[in-house]
Amino acid sequence: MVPAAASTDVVGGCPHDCPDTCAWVATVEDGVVTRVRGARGHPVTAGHLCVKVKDYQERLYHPDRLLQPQVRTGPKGSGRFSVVSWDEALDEVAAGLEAAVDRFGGAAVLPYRYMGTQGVLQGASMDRRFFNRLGASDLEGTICYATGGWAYGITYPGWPETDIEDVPHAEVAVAWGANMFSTHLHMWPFMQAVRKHGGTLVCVDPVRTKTARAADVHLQLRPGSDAALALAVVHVVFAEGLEDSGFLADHCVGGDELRDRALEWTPARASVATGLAEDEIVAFARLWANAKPGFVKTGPGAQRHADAGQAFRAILALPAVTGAWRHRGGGVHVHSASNFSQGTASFVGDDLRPPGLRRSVNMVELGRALAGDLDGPPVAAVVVYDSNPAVIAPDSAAVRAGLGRDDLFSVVIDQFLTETAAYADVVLPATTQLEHLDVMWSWGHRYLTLNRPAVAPQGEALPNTEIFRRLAARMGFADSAFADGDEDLLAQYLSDYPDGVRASLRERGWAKVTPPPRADTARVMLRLDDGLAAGLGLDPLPQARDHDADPTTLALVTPKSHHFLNSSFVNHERLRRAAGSPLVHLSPADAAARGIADRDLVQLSNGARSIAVDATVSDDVAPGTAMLYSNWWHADLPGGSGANLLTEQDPNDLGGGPVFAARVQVRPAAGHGSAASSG
Ligand SMILES: Nc1nc2c(c(=O)[nH]1)N[C@H]1C(S)=C(S)[C@@H](COP(=O)(O)OP(=O)(O)OC[C@H]3O[C@@H](n4cnc5c(=O)[nH]c(N)nc54)[C@H](O)[C@@H]3O)O[C@H]1N2
Ligand SMILES: Nc1nc2c(c(=O)[nH]1)N[C@H]1C(S)=C(S)[C@@H](COP(=O)(O)OP(=O)(O)OC[C@H]3O[C@@H](n4cnc5c(=O)[nH]c(N)nc54)[C@H](O)[C@@H]3O)O[C@H]1N2
Ligand code: SF4
Ligand SMILES: [Mo]
Repeated sequence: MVPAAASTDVVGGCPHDCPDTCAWVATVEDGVVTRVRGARGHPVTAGHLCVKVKDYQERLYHPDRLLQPQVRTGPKGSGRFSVVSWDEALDEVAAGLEAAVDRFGGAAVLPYRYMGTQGVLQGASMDRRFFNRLGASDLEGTICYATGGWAYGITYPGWPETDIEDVPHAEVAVAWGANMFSTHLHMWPFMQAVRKHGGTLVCVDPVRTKTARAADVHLQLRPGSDAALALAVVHVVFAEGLEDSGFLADHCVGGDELRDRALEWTPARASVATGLAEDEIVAFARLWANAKPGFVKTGPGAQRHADAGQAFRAILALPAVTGAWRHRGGGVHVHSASNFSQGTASFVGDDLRPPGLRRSVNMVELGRALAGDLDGPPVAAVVVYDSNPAVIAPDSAAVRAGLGRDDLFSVVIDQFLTETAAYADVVLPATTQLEHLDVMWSWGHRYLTLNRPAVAPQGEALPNTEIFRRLAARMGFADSAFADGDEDLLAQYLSDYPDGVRASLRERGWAKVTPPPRADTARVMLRLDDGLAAGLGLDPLPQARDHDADPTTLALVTPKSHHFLNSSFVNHERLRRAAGSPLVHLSPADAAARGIADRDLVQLSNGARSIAVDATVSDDVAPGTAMLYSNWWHADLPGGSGANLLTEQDPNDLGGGPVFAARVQVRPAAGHGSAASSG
C-alpha cells in the first residue's frame, strides 16, 4: 500500500490588484503546493477563485520564474543577464544607489512601484522605510484610482461607502465604466441579486462587454462623455420633480446650483454629446430616480479620460440628488480603501527621513522624470518593484527611452523577467504569495485577509521585505526599524485594529473591519468651495463637454482583458491560450469605411506614433470607438509595441490621474486590408 502523502492546508489570499481580494487555501503535499482553491465560507469571495488565479501553484512553479539575482551583460533592453550571488548583487545595488545619492542627493533615487502585490508587508512596509531613510523621491501612486478617489473625497468629505454586501437591497444597480464580470467578479453577484426582487441591472460602457451583455440596460455612450449623461439625468430628475428635496436641503451643499447647471444639459444636448438616444437617457433617469434605492458601482475604466474628474463628480451627484443614501444598499461604491489602516507614519518610516529636499514624482510622468524634465535633480537611479512600467505606464516610447539611458542605474525586483526588467542593471528575484507572509486590505469589500506562506521560497527568491532589509544593512542603516522581521511588521500593522479583528484573522484567515467613525458622513459637496475649486483648477460645479466630431479619428479605449491582470499572467500559457491574440475591435461601419476586414493587420496612429495589430470587426463597439486591451506585453504585438505607445503622459483634470485613451487614425497596414488586397 502506498502511504498517504502528508497534506496540509495553509490559509492565504490573493495578492493581486483586484477589488475582490479572495481568501484561499493552499494544499501542500510533501512540501509541494498541489492545489490552491477559494476559501469556503468567505462572505464575499465565497470559495471561488477567478480563471487567472485558480491553480496558483502554476505561478509558483512557472518555468520562467526568476530564481537568482542577475546582472546585465548585454545592452539595456536586450534582456541578457548572468547569474550572480546575493552578496555580489547587493554590493552592486548599494554601490549604484550610493553613487547616485553622493552625486545628486537622495531625491535622485526614484522608487517605482504599484500594486503588483496589494499586501501591506510586501507592498508598503520595509520598502517604504528604506526609501524614506535614503531620502528618495516620493512616488505619487496615481496610475489607477487617483481621479475617482479625489472626486469621491471632495464630493463626500466623510467617505461614505455602500457596503457591497448590502447591494442586493437596491432596486437598480448600475455598473458605470466597470466591467464587473471580468474585473470585479465577486462583487458582481451582489449587484445581480437585485433581480431576485425585480430590480434592474444597468451598464454604462462604450463597449458591449460581458457585463453589458448580462445587464438589462446597456447605455453604450461615447468614451469620455459620462458627465453629459450624468448631468442630463440630473436635468430630468429636477424637470420631473423626482429629486429628494429633503436630502438636498439637509445634506448637500449646492443643490440649487447643480440644478441650474443641469438645466443646460437637456437630454437632446446630451444625446449629441454621448451618442445615446434621447429616450434612452430619459428612461434611465426615471429608472434611477424611482428606484428605492439606486446603487452605482464606478469602475476605474471611466477615469481614463482628460475630463474624468468632472465626469466622476457628476456621477457621484446622482445618489445625492435622489436621496439614494437614505436606503440600505443605495449610494455609490468608488472603493472601500478608507475602511482600512494604510499603515501609520512610523510604520512606513516617515520619521527616518533625513532633512532636505522632498521631491514627489507623479508615476504617470515616468517618461518625463527619466528624461530629466522635472524640477530638482535628475533621476540617476530607479528601483522598480511590484510594477512593470515599460508596459503599463503611458507613453511607452518615453518610458523605454528613459529606462534605456546608459547613465541610469536601474534595479528591478520581480518574479519574472518582465519587459521592464530587460532594461535593468541588476535584477533581483522576488517570492510569490505562496512563499511569504502578508496581510491584505481590499478596495472592493471590508475584509482583511491573512496570507501565511505555504512553502519555502523557490531557488534564491526572497520577499520584498527581506530584500530591503538586506539592502538597508548593506548601506549601513542601523535604525531599529530595519531589524523588524515579517511577523513584527504584521503585529505592528494589526495593532491599528481591534482585538476582534486579530482574533478572527487568526481563526479563519479573514476579518471584517468596521468603518472608522467619520465626521462629515452626511455632507455632500455638489458645489465645491471656491478656494478648493480654484486650487484644483476646476469649475466649482461638475461640467460636461459637447461632442467634438472628428471623423478622421476614432476614440481608442484600452481596458482590461478577462484572462490577464494588468501585465501579469500574460506569460502564462494556459491563460494566453484562453485569451487568444491581441486584437483591436472596430465597428463594422468604421472598418468598411477604411477598407478593413476581420483579421486584417491595421495600423493605429496617434500623431507620429503607430502600432500594428490585427483587427476584429464587431458591433461590440459603436462607430467612432475602437478598443484594444492594455494587458498585452509590447512583444506580443506584431510591431513590438502595445496600447501604451499611443497614450500620453499629460495627467487628466483631477488628482494627477492618467489618460489611458487616445484619438487614433486607423488604416490597413501597408500591404494589408481588403482595399489593398483587392487592388
Ligand atoms: N480580469 C481582470 N481583472 C482586473 C484587472 C485586469 O487587468 N484584468 N485589473 C484590475 C485593476 S488594476 C483595475 S483598476 C480594475 C479595473 O476595473 P474596470 O474599471 O472594470 O476595468 P476596465 O476594463 O479598465 O474598464 C471598465 C470599462 O470601462 C469602459 N470605459 C472606458 N472608457 C469609458 C468611459 O469614458 N465611460 C464609461 N462609462 N466607461 C468607459 C471600458 O470599455 C471597460 O469596459 O480591474 C481589476 N481587475
Ligand atoms: N493603457 C492602459 N494602461 C494601463 C491601464 C489601462 O487601463 N490602460 N491600467 C492601469 C492600472 S488601473 C493599473 S493598476 C496599472 C497596473 O500596473 P502594475 O501595477 O505595474 O501591474 P502589473 O503590470 O501587473 O505588474 C505588476 C508586477 O509586479 C510583480 N509582482 C507581483 N508580486 C510581487 C512581489 O511580491 N514582489 C515583487 N518585487 N514583484 C511582484 C509582477 O510579477 C508584475 O510584473 O496599469 C495601468 N496601465
Ligand atoms: S485576481 Fe481578483 S478575482 Fe482573481 S483570485 Fe485574485 S482577488 Fe480573486
Ligand atoms: Mo488599477
